[in-house]
Amino acid sequence: MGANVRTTTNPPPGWRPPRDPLSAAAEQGGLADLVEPSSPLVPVLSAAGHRFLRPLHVQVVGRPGVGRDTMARALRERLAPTVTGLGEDAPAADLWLHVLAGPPRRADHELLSSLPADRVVVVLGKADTHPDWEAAVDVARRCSTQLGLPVHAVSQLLACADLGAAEFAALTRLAAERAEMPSMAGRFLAGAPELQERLLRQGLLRRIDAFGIGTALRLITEESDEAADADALNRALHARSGVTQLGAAFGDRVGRVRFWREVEIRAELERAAARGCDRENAERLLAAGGAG
Ligand SMILES: Nc1nc2c(ncn2[C@@H]2O[C@H](COP(=O)(O)OP(=O)(O)OP(=O)(O)O)[C@@H](O)[C@H]2O)c(=O)[nH]1
Ligand SMILES: [Mg+2]
Repeated sequence: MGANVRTTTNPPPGWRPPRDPLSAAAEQGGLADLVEPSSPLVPVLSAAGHRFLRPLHVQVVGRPGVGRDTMARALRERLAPTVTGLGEDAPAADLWLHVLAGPPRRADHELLSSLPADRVVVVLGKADTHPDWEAAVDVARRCSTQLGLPVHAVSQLLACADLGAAEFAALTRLAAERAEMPSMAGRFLAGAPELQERLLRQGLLRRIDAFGIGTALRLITEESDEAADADALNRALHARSGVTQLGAAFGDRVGRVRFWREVEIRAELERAAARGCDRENAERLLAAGGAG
């Protein structure tokens, strides 16, 4: 005997019901085509349509010193949205990336409560500075429990790794000399008797810090393909930074971003109608677009 079995699955991230004509047109870049070419709404709709299709804009926020600028650079270089840090001349953000440096403090709670809850992604930055990656993931998990939000462990510094040929050669030499990355950066520097070598080690620490140097030395010693040259090593460090995975967290919120951009279009039309700019058509479009 056959029976009909109905399975219910959750809608995929970003899923939403079929579009109203306004959103569909905006998505196809045809917002202004919804009115006659002679309508004074054309420039309003063109501008609104242009804004609707602007690149994703992420704003990096967090307490001073947590690595916001480095994070903004990491996102720009690895994920390529438009990113601004605090204090930069910022157009309205779509998403906010809140960087923690450890368990959330009062300032973090205050900041978080001031941001739109549906469009915030929280990370534990500088994950490479914990005793090991697992320890950072543990701290991130505790932060997550405290905040009731997912918290991703990332190293924005490793995501920015851009070692050149000279630094790669230096790391190869250190690996050949069986240099180990001591747990204290000070010992790593003290291990360099000459000024030039000390400056070189200082430069490495600044660029990829202890965890990056330790990882690089290990990969080179293992003759891993990931350490074939400077580019390969940079890619290996990027891959370990956890930053690329944030693309999925942003992707999950694209539906919300789209929703708020549609709200902007409707607000623009409401304003046009209010000032009598082809009010009839503005209201027709608003009515077709649902109540908002
Ligand atoms: N080890 C490590 N150091 C980091 C990381 N991110 C940033 N840093 C270091 O932390 C320091 C501060 O980083 P910034 O990116 O300037 O932080 P910020 O939040 O913009 O700081 P202010 O603007 O000075 O408040 C710098 O020395 C960075 O190199 C990281 O992922 N790992
Ligand atoms: Mg800064």
